[in-house]
Amino acid sequence: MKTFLHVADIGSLQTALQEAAEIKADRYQFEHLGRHKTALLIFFNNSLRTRLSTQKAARNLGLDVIVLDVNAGAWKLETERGVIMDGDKSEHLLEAIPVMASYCDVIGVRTFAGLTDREADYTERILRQFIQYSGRPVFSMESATAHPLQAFADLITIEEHKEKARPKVVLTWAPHPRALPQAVPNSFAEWMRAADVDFVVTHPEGYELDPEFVGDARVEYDQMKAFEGADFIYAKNWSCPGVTCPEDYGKVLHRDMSWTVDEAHMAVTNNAHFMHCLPVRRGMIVTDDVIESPRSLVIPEAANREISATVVLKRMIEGL
Ligand code: AN0
Ligand code: CP
Repeated sequence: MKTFLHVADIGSLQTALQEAAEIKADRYQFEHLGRHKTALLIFFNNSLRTRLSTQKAARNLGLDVIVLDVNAGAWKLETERGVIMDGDKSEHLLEAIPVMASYCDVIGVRTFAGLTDREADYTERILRQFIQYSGRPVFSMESATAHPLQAFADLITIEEHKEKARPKVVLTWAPHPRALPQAVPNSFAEWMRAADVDFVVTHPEGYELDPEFVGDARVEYDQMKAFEGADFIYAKNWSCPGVTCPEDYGKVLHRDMSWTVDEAHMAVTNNAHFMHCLPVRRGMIVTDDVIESPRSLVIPEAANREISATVVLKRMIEGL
């Protein structure tokens, strides 16, 4: 595997899920694979889970790991081509990428959407430069439009906890005070469409996800109706994707607190499990009672990030 951004990059989901289960049963069984190989994890943005779980995954495979926080100790990087660099940025990404690549065998990149230029975000301008100029396999650790390691971990978690062959899975928008990327809901929608689940998306008008990810998935604007009979509730905030209202791209359109997932919402489900990728704002996205309930999967879901990252890194180093 040379890149990991879209669900198609992983191939058969059934095979990937089987591999995940095998790795989870003995996560050190491939520790010889990464000998004398190095994974470089580059963070342009904050992270707790991705930072820790991907390092752990790399070590499971015997890889050495280098973590670079671009904004804490490296030179400030210019990412636009054709600019006169007379400001605060000392180095250009086009030199930095091949230099960083010379010290490693596989690269993970976290680079959030800027949420101002839809075109730059949706062409994955920064991740694409890493793919083009590094000569290394590159995986997204949440890039502008996608968070596939999260979606893969979510799928593993649903597979482990489903109580029927084809569960109803609902992705719901929920309020948040700041503008957040669409990467998590985009990937979740893309992966759920590829999986064998009954998938429904619910959000207020204006929050329609990009068709590249959401495809022809069922959209239900009435949140309570969407929740009826659900087996899994996956909550997430996202800012305006600019599909139906391009001028509002990246904006917070409203903070309707009636969309917060509380016990009244969960009461109409089929005793659904609650999921969220974390970090989550309690009282905005979800109430304390729901996130602390025995049906909440947020901790096992985060733990499965180690498993999804181990599968992905294994596939990448096998192809070196
Ligand atoms: C990020 C987001 O919504 O994309 C990271 C989630 C994994 N969340 C925040 O910035 C709070
Ligand atoms: N879910 C997730 O990717 O969390 P972090 O932003 O903490 O890595």
